[in-house]
Amino acid sequence: MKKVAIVMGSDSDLPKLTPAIDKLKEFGIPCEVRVISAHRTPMQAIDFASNAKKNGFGVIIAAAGKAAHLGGVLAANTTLPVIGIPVKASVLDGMDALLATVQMPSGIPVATVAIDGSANAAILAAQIIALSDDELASKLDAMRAKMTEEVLAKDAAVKAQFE
Ligand code: RP5
Repeated sequence: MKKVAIVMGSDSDLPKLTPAIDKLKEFGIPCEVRVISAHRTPMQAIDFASNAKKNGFGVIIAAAGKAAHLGGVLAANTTLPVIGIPVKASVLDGMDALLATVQMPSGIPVATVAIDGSANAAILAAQIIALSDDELASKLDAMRAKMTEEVLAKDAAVKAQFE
């Protein structure tokens, strides 16, 4: 199975990425977790992205806050799908990172999830890997079915309160 990379701009982003790391583990997807900065270690960012495909990665998740150029820089150096997580890390509450991550120029996409939306980044990565992995696709189907059951149970409970 292809690996997923979780790359963050700073170790201060790590607490926000626990949901993504946990989800990938839950799905049994091998992942590598790295700190690489578009600004502080730009050469390492280029090197990582340029070699990611040949190093066995299928998807890169890039998490960064403030002027969040990490997703864009990684995407500029690979044709692997890059999923951006804008991290809330400043007085601007993550809007700075959201706009920096999502507003990519035509030609270099970064599939951007919500501010601090790391669980969805992992699920989207799993969906991409599952295109060529039927067992993983079944796990995703099972997750959706469980989610449906949980919401149906909540619906029944709330409905009952007001009968
Ligand atoms: C970004 O700047 C990082 O992704 C982080 O969210 C933010 C602050 O980094 P530190 O100053 O905490 O290292 O590049």
